[in-house]
Amino acid sequence: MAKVYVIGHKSPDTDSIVSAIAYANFKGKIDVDDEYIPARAGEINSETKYVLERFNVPVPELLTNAEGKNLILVDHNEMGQVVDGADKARIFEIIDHHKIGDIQTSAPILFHAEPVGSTGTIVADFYFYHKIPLSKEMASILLAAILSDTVIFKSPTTTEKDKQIAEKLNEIAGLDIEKFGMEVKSAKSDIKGKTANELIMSDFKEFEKDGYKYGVCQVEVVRYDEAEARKDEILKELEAVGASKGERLAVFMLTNIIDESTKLWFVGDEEVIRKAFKKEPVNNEVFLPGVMSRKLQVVPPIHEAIG
Ligand SMILES: [Mn+2]
Repeated sequence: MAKVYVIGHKSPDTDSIVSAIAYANFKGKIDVDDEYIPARAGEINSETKYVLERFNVPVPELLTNAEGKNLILVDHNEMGQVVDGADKARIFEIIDHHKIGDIQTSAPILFHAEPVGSTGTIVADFYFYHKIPLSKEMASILLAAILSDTVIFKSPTTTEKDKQIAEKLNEIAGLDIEKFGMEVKSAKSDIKGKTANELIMSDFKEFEKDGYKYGVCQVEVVRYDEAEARKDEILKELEAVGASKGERLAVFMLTNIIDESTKLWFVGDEEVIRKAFKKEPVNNEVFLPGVMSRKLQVVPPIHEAIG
C-alpha cells in the first residue's frame, strides 16, 4: 500500500486546498489499494479557513518537504510553485487548469490539463464521469473553489463548463450560488477587525517622480458599505501615513471585485487627481468604473499628471 500525497501550490488558495482534498477523496474511492492523503504546501488563507470551517472539513496536513514522497500535483505544474523537495519526489499525476509549465518527470504520468476556470471544476467532473457519489460537504467545498477562482463567474477565465459543473454540484450542495459566492469572497476581503492603519499598510506602495512623493494602497472588497462607514477614520489615518512618509499625495483604492470598480480616496494634491482622472473630486473621492488595477490604471495617470 503506497502513501500518496495530493498537494496544490505554495501560498495555497481555496482551489488548491479544495482540489487536494476532493481529489484525494476521489482517488481513495477508485483505488482502495493505496492511501491518498490531502496535503498543503503552506498556510491557508482566511477565505479557505471560512470554507473548511463552514462545512466541517479538516485542514489538510502541512507538507514542508516532499523529498522521497509520492505526489499528485493539483492546481499547478510549475517548479516555482511546487512544494519544496518535489524535485526529489515521485510525481504520479498532475491535474491542472494553468498553462503547461516546466515540471519534468522521469516516468510516464497521467497529466490532465484543461483550460477551465478552476481545478475544482475538473475534479468535480471526474466524480460525475465515474459516477462516484459526492457528499454534501465535498460538493459544497468544490463549489466554493469554482466560485473563488472564477470570482463568481466574473473572471474572464470562466467557461461554460465551470457554470454547468457548479449547477450540478449545487444540486447536492443546495446553496444559493450567488449568495454563497459572496460569502466566500467576503471571507477574504473582510475588513472587519482590521484597524485603518492595517488596511492601509497591508498593501501600500510608494512612488516618486522628480522628488514628488506619493503613495497608493489598495484594498479589495465585495461591497462598499462597510469601508464607506469608516471613510473618515481611513482618510485621517491615510493623512498621517502620507505625512510620515513625506508624501504630497496619498491614495486609497477601495476596489470592488464584484462591481469591478474603484472608489479612489485621497488626501493631498487634489489638482493631480483632477488632472489624472479628468473628474471633479467630491469629498476626497473619485469614482472609477472598470478600474481594478493599480499598476495599469491608477499609477500611470497619476505619474503623468505630476509636474
Ligand atoms: Mn486554481
